[in-house]
Amino acid sequence: MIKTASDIRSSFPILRREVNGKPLVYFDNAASSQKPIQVINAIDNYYRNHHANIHRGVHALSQEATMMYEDARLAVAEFINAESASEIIFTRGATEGINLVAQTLGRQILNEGDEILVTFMEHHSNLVPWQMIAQEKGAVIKAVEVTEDGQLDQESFKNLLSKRTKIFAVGHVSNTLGTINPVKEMAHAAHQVGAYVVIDGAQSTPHLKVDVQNIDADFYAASGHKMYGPTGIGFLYGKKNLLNTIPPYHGGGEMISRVSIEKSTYAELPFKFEGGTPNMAGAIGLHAAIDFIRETDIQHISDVEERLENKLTNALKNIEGIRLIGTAPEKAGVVSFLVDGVSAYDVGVILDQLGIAVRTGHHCTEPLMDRYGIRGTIRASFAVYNTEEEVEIMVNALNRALKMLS
Ligand code: 7TS
Repeated sequence: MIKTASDIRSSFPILRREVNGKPLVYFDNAASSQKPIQVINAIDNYYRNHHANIHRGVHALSQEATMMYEDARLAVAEFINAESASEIIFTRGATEGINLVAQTLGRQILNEGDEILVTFMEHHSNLVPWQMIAQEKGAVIKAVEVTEDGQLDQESFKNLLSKRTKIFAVGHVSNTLGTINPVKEMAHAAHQVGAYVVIDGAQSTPHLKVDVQNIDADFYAASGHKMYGPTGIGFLYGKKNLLNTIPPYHGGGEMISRVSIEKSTYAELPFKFEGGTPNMAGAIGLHAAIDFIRETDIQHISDVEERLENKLTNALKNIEGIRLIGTAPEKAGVVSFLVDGVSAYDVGVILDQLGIAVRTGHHCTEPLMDRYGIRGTIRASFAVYNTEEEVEIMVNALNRALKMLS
């Protein structure tokens, strides 16, 4: 049964608070979503009743904590349709997942003159890690162009893809434009030239059904905190045969099989990539977030967000001087815009005074800002708990802000 908007909202305690004397309107979900009570309770329950270090204790608490942590891994595997839970590595978030791939796969396969293909709409997290390993290995970064309406230019992609392309790293959904990229088709083309495909799923997992096998992603990284889960936890999916052949990332406890002073052999998947005591509470909270998404229904989440996105986009089109950035036909939950002659930051400050949280700035996508010749945008990004009434509040507030600023 579809949950009502008020059922959904009542699960999020923070939505009851006021900001600057006004009810909170939280439209900064692409940066981080709020947490339902189910997630907060799962973490509370874990610490109150089950906490101990995992994978090494014979005692009851350690076994309980281990089971809860490994159940969370299974939930992630099912959530993105991985073939096996051993293909899921818990990380701190998407950033760490991408760094892991760059520092392991990148280090193993890249040689001088090899190319890493990225795109002009990547978040810095899917750019800087590649620059770091490229510099070390003498590899070259190329970037797929973005069309005026905010799609990946498929001509540019075809032209840049070649036998020299060893890695293609692309975001599934753009955090600044909202564009849903055709990652399945692009992964297929990249595989044809023998490249590995690394997908940044930080903005897709909260909004759409992700199927890593259907996409045929070699690696897929995401962050828990953007999908109603806690901070400090995320996951990296990797195909089993690839995870087995690349070297480990962090050395330490938990990730070894046998250690002598000179050398070590490494643990089986996925433990080979999880050196040190992991974030058990985070993984358990993420499991609760996945359950929340499943119960709420991801299609319902997409539908609600699409309605809000269309409503705000249409309202903005009626305000003079607004320039929308990112108007691709396939979008997920993000509306970015600018106002002629008005600083995005000033608009953000006035909206905050009226209780409305939006983000202003370059959203960690500076090459994309350069592409549009702008310094930043005002970005509203939605979650399933947002309402049409909140969009109306924002549009009224924006009209007030623009009167004050012009
Ligand atoms: N990739 C994309 C597409 C993102 O949007 C973000 C964070 C990241 C990677 C990094 O995620 P992290 O959890 O590892 O930090 N995006 C944003 C944003 O749009 N505003 O604040 C953070």
